[in-house]
Amino acid sequence: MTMQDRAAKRSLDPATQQMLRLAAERGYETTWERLEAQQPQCGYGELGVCCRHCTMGPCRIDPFGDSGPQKGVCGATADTIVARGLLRMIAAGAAAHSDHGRDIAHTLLLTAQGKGGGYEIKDEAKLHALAAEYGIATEGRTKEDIALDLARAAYAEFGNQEGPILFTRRAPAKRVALWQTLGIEPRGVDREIVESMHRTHIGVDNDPVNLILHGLRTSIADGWGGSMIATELSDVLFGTPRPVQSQANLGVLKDDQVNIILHGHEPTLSEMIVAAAQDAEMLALAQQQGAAGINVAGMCCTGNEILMRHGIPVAGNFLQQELALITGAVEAMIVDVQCVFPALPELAACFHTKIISTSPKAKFPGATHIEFHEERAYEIAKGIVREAVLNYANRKAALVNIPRDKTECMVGFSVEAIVAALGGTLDPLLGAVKSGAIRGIAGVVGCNNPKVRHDYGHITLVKELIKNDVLVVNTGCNAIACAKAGLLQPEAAELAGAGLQGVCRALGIPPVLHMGSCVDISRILVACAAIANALGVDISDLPVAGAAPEWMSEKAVSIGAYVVSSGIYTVLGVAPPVLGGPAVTQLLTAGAEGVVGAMFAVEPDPEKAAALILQHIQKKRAALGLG
Ligand code: NFS
Ligand code: SF4
Repeated sequence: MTMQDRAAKRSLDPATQQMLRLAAERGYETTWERLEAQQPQCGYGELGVCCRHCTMGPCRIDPFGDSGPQKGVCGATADTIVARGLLRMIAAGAAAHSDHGRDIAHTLLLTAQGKGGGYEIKDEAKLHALAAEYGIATEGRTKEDIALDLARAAYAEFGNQEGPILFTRRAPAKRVALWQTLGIEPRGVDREIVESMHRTHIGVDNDPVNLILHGLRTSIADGWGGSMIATELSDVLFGTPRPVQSQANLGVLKDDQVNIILHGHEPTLSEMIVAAAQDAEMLALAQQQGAAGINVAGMCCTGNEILMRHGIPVAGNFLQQELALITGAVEAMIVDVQCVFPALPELAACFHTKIISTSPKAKFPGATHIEFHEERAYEIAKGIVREAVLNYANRKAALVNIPRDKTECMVGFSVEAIVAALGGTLDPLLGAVKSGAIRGIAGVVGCNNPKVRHDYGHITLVKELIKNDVLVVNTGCNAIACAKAGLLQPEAAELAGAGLQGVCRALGIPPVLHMGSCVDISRILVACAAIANALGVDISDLPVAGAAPEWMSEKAVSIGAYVVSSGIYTVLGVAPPVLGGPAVTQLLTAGAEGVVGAMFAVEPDPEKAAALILQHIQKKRAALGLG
């Protein structure tokens, strides 16, 4: 295969293809080479039928059932092993999102106490709304006093023993009642995660159904708990997103400026780096180094956070992290937690690029570690920016190759912004759904995965949906894929069916609405709850669906589980490691419908995935009498 073909086979995105060709020419290793080196990947692992939970193992179940073992040393069956494995994935994903939420709550607490190193309370309206929800008095109190109570209340949700987690009450009453009947209403966020670890220890919970039900409970503690707290308190601290114009793809890097890439997840860090990069002292230092300025660009979800709140351009999604380094034009890639390849420092060593790790939770051999503490946030952020600026002189012009590709995008559709775009009420949207101008709404989210042609799953599915008058809302790496492909511009309405196109043109909005980072899938839940409540039905009655065409992370497993638990049919483009457990597979892809009113489907072909979603939407419309 020629280099051209291979690059095109690996990614749909032209900038990515260009960097992949360069990588092949120069011998830089990327995740795609490492995936090839892993072939053939372990079939037991793929099916989820291996277990290392104790040292009587490791055990594996023969998936063909003829000659090999059918039980682990302890007697665990394939379904028990698969269910335990899935529950641990959900717990890890819920932990990642929720620990992020906890850190935001901590930052709000410090800020309220006057100990936050430069943070402010930016959205007082949201502070008041959340205080009202928590029953916190606001009359005659300063915003710091209110924020202190709110931060403490939100903080307590993680360690609560009895619950309920307050934001679960945002779900329609029927949904909450269903969770209670099923015994899957979460108590505290941490409690459910700890219980997941307990149940999956050898010889505790051995019943696949009981294990999966606790998985749903843990995931609800993420979606309607940890993630929702992360979203809401981030809005209080950094402002609730409103539509803003920006640009996406590696072409946002600049030849003549200090390029800083912010990669990771927590806006507590990225917000401060953005501010420090605008500091007059830093700009003067950059000029002294011969740079025309400081150019900050985002990557992955922290990229989404600063994209939607400040219009900071986004350099790319998950699979572009190594390719950004290969441009040779990055002075520093600043990372915190989640989705950051351990491969980065070794690749960065081929260039002048510094990988700067910042979280005490996430260190990388070979990286420069400058620990970030919220109490001295601005000061530390300036120190980090200084490192990047001083590195500009080390850039090797001969190694610089910045692709030209960059695309305009309109981002920042929080629920508040959507309601504002609709003229202050959801009614126009409900009207459009009822009339059939909009057939339904799909949340398309999640990662990239080198097993799937980069961005192809995302873009093909989203285009197919809007063509059929399905309004798409997105987050995470799907949102960045869509930004790069030009789908987040109002002009993309021309790719939509006539009904959706009319709505978009009337409101001046794109047919694909960027709702933020992955924790902001909680915004999609809030929107679904509001629509369901307005129609007097449950979320499972709505013509809505979810999809993750290229997912890879444990966070995505937790998301999938809470989306289905919330009553939303979800199509996955990559199979989770459960297929070796027939009862678990049956439960997730069929039985769940009768339990929570929604189920999973696995469909790697994005066109077929779109067909499944359209069929589902049609079925729900018919049941609501909408035709
Ligand atoms: Ni979500 Fe965001 Fe991207 Fe996947 Fe990773 S960045 S939190 S996990 S890869 S969408
Ligand atoms: Fe094997 Fe059971 Fe131990 Fe797992 S818990 S390794 S199946 S003996």
